[in-house]
Amino acid sequence: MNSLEKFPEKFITDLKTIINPRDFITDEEQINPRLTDWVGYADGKSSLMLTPRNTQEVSSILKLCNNYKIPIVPQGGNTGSVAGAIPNGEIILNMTKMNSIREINPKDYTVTVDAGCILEKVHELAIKSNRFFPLSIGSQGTCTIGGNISTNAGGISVLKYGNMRDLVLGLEVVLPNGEIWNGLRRLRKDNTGYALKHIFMGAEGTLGIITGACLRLFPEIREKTTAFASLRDLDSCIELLELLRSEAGDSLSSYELIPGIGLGIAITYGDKIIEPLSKRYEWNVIIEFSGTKNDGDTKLNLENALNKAIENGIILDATIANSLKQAASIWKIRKAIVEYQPRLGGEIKHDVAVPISNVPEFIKEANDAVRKVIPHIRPVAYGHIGDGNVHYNVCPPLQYDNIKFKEKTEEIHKVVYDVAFKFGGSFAAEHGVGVVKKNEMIRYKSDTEINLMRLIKLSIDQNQIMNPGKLFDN
Ligand code: FAD
Ligand code: 2HG
Ligand code: ZN
Repeated sequence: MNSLEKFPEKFITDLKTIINPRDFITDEEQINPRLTDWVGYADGKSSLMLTPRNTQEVSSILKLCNNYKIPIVPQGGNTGSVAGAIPNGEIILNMTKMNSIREINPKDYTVTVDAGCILEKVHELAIKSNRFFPLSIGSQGTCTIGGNISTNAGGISVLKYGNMRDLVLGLEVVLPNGEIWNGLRRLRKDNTGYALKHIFMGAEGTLGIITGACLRLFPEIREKTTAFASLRDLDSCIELLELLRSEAGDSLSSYELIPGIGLGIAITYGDKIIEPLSKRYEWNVIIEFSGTKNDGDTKLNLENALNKAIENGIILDATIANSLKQAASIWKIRKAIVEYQPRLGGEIKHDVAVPISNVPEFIKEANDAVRKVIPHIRPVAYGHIGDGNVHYNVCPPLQYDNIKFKEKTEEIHKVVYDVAFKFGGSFAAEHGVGVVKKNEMIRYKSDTEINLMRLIKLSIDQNQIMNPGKLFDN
């Protein structure tokens, strides 16, 4: 059991009248897994975790914390990539017990859920109503809708459906003073002044607690076709994207870059992953076409498009999945890169965005830049290039000293982000800022932007109790 000595006695007594004893957690065994993140950035501390069950409880907790100026850290599934949900001594407000579906309206193509709902549960529910919810990320069995909204999550379907921000119609938010803002509108059009919901989306828990959300649904996807294609060279990834778009328009739903080194990682360390082509090439893509009719069109269109790409010399080889099993086996390659990349002696991660047409130049220049810092360093540039989002992760040269590699982290970050900046890019495409990228906020954002953000923060959270030390220092 953790000690609660650091809190005023009356605060704790009052807290216990708000929340059920089973949701007032001091047990280290339950708290400890919530103090570290999957990337290994953070080693947090907290002696108290609260797991509210409804909006009213969240409101009462925040009101009390605000009165005592006691800070809290909102947490969903704790799958974030920038240590944004990790406490540094603050109370954890974990939302995973607020996980009900409030209402589904198939005719309106909407679903309203508690913020602690697991993303996969929303997928399953949508399918049961012959609808589709498109946010698709590797952590979907654990991450929550509140976390997805607070990080404005991206993933593999952004090029067709947009980021999480584009999938939210309305929000319910508890403000730091405990006031509840019910903005759970199911409207597609609502031009009534400032679009307040957008302030809380991507705010990484620094402005309030999202307790509920009304999400957009789409027509059910009845057919998908997945392919793995090897590119002539890096430049041809843009030529192929153009060709696919002009041939198939909206049915292109995923376009992911897979470098040869990434494929090698998947085959070497992944579980029974099959080499997709007879030969391994330096640059490859996973392509997915999807459609709402079950008429074989996605396969036909993808076949035609890939044939054209071969004729034009844009791709060298390709394979189209003939079954769900084969498609899953292609996607397994993508997942395995994320999981097993650290096996190459560690990794320094960058989640970068540049204008789509600049992806090849960005990768080439970043490769040159990191090789100047550490000759023979091994870049693994992969990911959602259909939206210009490159996961530009780098691994050390073979047999390189681990400590020496870690010591180069800041230098490597700087050269990579400088290249992205040069192309008008972003140092945080889809994972957010958290604690990990606070320096970059200062380096690459204008004073005007930072000042506006601080003004918004201070006008909503005067006592700075919401997720302190995240995005920028208080
Ligand atoms: P947490 O990690 O718990 O929290 C994230 C941030 O949101 C924190 O700042 C926290 O304080 C805040 N927060 C959480 N809930 C609330 C709430 N209710 N109200 C206010 N603030 C809140 N991300 C992508 O964008 N694209 C990907 O493709 C992707 N793939 C991933 C693959 C794997 C294997 C893993 C482990 C992660 C991946 N991620 C990806 C990162 C991560 O899953 C997302 O950022 C996700 O949206 C986080 O959701 P969560 O519920 O786990 O949030
Ligand atoms: C993904 O696209 C995630 O799989 C994780 O965003 C990427 O950090 C990474 O390597
Ligand atoms: Zn990603």
